[in-house]
Amino acid sequence: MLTFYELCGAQSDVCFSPFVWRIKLMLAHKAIPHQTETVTFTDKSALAGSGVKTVPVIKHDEKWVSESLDIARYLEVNFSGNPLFETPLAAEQSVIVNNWVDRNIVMPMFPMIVTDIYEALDEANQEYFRTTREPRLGGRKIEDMRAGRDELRAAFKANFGPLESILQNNEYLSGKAPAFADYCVMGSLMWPHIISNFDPIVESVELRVWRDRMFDQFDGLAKNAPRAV
Ligand SMILES: N[C@@H](CCC(=O)N[C@@H](CS)C(=O)NCC(=O)O)C(=O)O
Repeated sequence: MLTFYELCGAQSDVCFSPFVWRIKLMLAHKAIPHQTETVTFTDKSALAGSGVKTVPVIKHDEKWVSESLDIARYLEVNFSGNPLFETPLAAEQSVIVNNWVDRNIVMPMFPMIVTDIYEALDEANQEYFRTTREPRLGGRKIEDMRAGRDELRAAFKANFGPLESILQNNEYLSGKAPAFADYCVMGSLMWPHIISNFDPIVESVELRVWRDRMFDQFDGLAKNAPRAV
């Protein structure tokens, strides 16, 4: 049995973590049966046996695995079905894609949607979120972040080049069908989609067309996911 732990806000069906979404899509890609448990920022008691405090986490039989990249590799080795990586070497090299996406897609989106994340949390989680996240905003208050996000979005566009150039010649980042790189980016874009009405990639036609394809995967798993807005 595999248990998948995800993060929710004030509404228990609203799952907004970019890293959790990567794994949610990969579990669907490999058609791995699983049950889901949710944690919140302030109540991670379900993860007690794992030794970690960030999600995604999976428990497969008695084994705990954390860190989205490690989970992706674990799923590939331990479950047959649709591959996430073309070769074992590609699985090793996926750290490059993973780090690129974390730095160039996830991190720049944070200030654009941080106010929306805050608003989707209950009071206790808001307090935790403010204490842990405001230091990452260079001393600015969460409530003040919406004001500058149009300029941040305009600058963010410059990061899309490597993705757009692939999508000009391919339907998916992994070629003819989605695989690890697609889920890594799409999981990240589910973060603003679930939590906000602000679309950080609105200006990229290539990314929007690709995102629509990804929304439709697995009978609309991403498209039909409950949103906070
Ligand atoms: N590098 C980790 C990042 C995971 C991560 O930062 N998860 C966040 C949610 S988006 C979390 O669980 N935060 C818990 C907390 O801040 O207390 C991965 O790829 O799994």
